[in-house]
Amino acid sequence: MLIRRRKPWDLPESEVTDYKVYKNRRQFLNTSITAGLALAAAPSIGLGKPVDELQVYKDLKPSPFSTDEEKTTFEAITTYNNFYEFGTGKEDPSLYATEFPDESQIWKVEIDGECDNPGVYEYDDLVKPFTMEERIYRMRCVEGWSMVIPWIGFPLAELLKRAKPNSKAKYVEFTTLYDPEQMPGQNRDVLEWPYVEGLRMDEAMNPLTMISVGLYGKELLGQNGAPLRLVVPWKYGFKSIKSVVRIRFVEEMPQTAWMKANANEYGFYSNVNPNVNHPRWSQRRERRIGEFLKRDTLMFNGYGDYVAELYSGMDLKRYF
Ligand SMILES: Nc1nc2c(c(=O)[nH]1)N[C@H]1C(S)=C(S)[C@@H](COP(=O)(O)O)O[C@H]1N2
Ligand SMILES: [Mo]
Repeated sequence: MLIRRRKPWDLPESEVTDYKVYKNRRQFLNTSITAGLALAAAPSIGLGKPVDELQVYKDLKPSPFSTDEEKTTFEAITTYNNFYEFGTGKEDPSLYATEFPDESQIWKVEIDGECDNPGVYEYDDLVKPFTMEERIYRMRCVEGWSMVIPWIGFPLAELLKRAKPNSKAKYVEFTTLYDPEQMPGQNRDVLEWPYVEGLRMDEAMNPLTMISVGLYGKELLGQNGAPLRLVVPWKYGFKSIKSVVRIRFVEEMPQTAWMKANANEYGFYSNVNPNVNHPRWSQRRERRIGEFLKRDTLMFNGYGDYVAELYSGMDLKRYF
């Protein structure tokens, strides 16, 4: 596929200021993080794999679902992450996922459960049939920050249809790789490993839901969930599970990693909803990374036209 190399600092002029603002803050973060990790053989603060070695996608199909809001910088998207398999600090994933995924291994995804066409797919075969789209989505983390990310990928529905789910398939469960050697965070019990997420069947089939294999025109870095991750833009970020190795059709609602960790704080649905607070903080406002002033959080993260009907008649305070 690919093939032209573009460096992250080759960014449009409009993004330069944003980057500077972020960088000042990041320098501060770096100092505190390195100080706390005296024992770890910390590589230099980097972006994971050398960016100019990343595969570049071309001939991307633009998407009508894209926002035209200003994109968050590549730098911020790839160094300010949540990926607890590599540690709970925002910079841990970019520091410790530099060799992830191990390129000597062939990445496989198992698709099974309530379907007529289960199988184990190698990454290349899984991705080959799809036309890659660029979709610029707002993403809202439950912690109160947000980004605008130019994802590359394809609709999850297209992938699921190939597996031919049967009539018992009410939910889809997703599982991240379990490999404590590659993912040192799995040696600590902050969450029950492997990380599991789930969607109701109609949420999974919604055209907004995508499998992402890249961003900013390039293949995904480890810290963003390489080689493929889910993207569900109307739900809090933790639903967008990274580095998926298993997709299973199930009859019962899956028990997700965050529900197991704290069912009072993290519900199955986790739709972005400014009217339902997290038990320990308000969800009314958010800080867009790179901006100073907070902005109002939108119902369904602004995607209500596409997804509100999925929840008609449901009490969203109860099914949070
Ligand atoms: N496997 C796995 N997936 C995960 C997480 C994680 O810790 N492990 N963190 C989630 C959270 S809380 C957020 S906000 C998003 C962040 O995605 P990004 O770092 O690519 O922006 O990933 C989600 N997916
Ligand atoms: Mo998050």
